Amino acid sequence: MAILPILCYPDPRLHKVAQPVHEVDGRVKALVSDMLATMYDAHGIGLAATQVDVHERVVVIDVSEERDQPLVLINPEIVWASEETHVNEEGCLSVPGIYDGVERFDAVHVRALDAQGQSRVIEADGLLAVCMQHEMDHLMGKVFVEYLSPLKRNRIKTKMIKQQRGARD
Ligand code: K1U
Ligand code: ZN
Repeated sequence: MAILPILCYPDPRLHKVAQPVHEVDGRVKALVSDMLATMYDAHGIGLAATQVDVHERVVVIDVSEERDQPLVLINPEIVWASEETHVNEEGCLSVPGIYDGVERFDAVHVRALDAQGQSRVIEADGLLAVCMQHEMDHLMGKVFVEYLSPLKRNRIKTKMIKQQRGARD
């Protein structure tokens, strides 16, 4: 198990579109295991493979208080979404320290393969539904700040670039 480096906004690799996984083999299982270790180490509730510079449709999530209910979504697809939407406060491990409101479906049904390659449909609402939509956006190369106004987004971009320069020098 390894802790993987997480790409930080505005890294252009965050905008790559992830490709479907063809087989849940040992390589994919090792990636899932590393992603779970990385998510728990970073105190996140989710992580998409895109964020660790792997451009394949793999997501891990754990929204439990006890941090003991990992969820693995391989090739996730939304098969149903509620008509109702809500603005929820979101954060992102690739945009540390920034939180803002994003409109999401209240509930979604997501079809995905699990860590054993079995197809499942997960019915989600609340934080799990929000997190699933956030992570599936990552797989499409979309970071949550792209829902914000150009003014806010540019301020965040400048702040992130300064933070990264400060951490490097
Ligand atoms: O994808 C990521 O960067 C992980 C991200 C997931 C997420 C959090 C909140 C709403 C939607 C998606 C995080 O885990 S950010 C850090 C975090 O633990 C958190 C932040 C705000 C609310 C709840 C948790
Ligand atoms: Zn994120």
